[in-house]
Amino acid sequence: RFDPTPADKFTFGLWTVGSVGRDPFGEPTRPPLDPAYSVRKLAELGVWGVNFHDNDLVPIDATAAERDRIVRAFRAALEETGLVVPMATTNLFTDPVFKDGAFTSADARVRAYALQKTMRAMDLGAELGARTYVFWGGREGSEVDAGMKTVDSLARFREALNFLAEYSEDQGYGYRFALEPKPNEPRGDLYLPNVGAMLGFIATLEHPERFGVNPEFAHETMAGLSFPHAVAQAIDAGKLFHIDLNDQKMNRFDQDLRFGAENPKAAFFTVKLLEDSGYDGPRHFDAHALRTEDEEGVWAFARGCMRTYLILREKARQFDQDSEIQACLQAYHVRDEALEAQMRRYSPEGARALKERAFDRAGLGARGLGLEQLDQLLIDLLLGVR
Ligand code: 3MF
Ligand code: MG
Ligand code: MG
Ligand code: MG
Repeated sequence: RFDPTPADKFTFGLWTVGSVGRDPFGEPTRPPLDPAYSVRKLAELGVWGVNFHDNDLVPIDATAAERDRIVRAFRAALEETGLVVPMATTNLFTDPVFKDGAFTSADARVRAYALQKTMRAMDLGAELGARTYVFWGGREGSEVDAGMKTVDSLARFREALNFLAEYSEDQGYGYRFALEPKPNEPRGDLYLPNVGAMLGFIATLEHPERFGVNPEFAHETMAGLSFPHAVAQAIDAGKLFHIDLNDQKMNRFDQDLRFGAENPKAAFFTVKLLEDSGYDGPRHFDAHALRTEDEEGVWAFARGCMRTYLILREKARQFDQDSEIQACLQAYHVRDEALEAQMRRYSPEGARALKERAFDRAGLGARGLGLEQLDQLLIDLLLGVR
């Protein structure tokens, strides 16, 4: 029970289970894991797929021969285990060359190098079967706005994405691109800091239909925003192309906690949205084990992310089948077919009828909505006493 299978479509990044526990104040607490080893371990746990940044797999300074050897060993592990690579991405944040941005650097040479690195990473992803390509602009931001590039940066980011979308078509890769917003860390301010900002930006691209978002639980939460609301907006816009599941305390440094570890209620609503919306993409965990853990703790972390998702998925079904909860919901959502027909689409007659209608304003304002009762039923359900 609550043991994952590939049909659940869980994925991890090589960088997630492979995190060595480094932080800005401390050295690694664990040795690195070989990518092929991670693939075999993840397969044992019932994971469906594995994702990577170009340099999670191939070191940035590898020779062509080294690249081929590494990719061959990785591919062999994939073939042996049946794990797939649904998503790939580029590391445009670790190397010092990107210290002031990649696609938004003020230096044209850095921007050009970022394009070169991304095209090569797209080649690598396509070679291993990736269909979704994620962009997290990890250094696209600033501490010092006196550099006067805030508006230019948006234009340059747009140019780069338009260029890369054409490259994908030209090569026949057919990638769907998922843009991942984050408000801060590692820059003081990152451009396009949340899901809503990113959706607005996508509408300005040459081929907006090829672009969606990759919302991350921790990223909206560190800005004090509601992750389920951000996911709902992405679903409503038809733009939920990928998702990064993890957890985070509000307004803190980037924690990347085990899914559901900190905010199980928001995790519940996230799972419910994914399951109800028909989202059929990867359930990707972009998180890592605490710095306190050894390798055993890493696999406990990975199992925990998936177990919590599956428990919450079952809770979501119980929520739908619970007659008391459903009665509360029915009472809360007041339907009125005639009124709804008048509101759905403007007509002069409908507008006139609405203007003339007498409403019981005081009565509507005085009505209790039963949300205390409903929310307590949910808490009872989540805490396991229903
Ligand atoms: C940082 C992130 C990134 C992105 C990744 C793209 C290192 O907070 O969330 O993880 O998710 O670069 O998938
Ligand atoms: Mg993150
Ligand atoms: Mg992170
Ligand atoms: Mg992420």
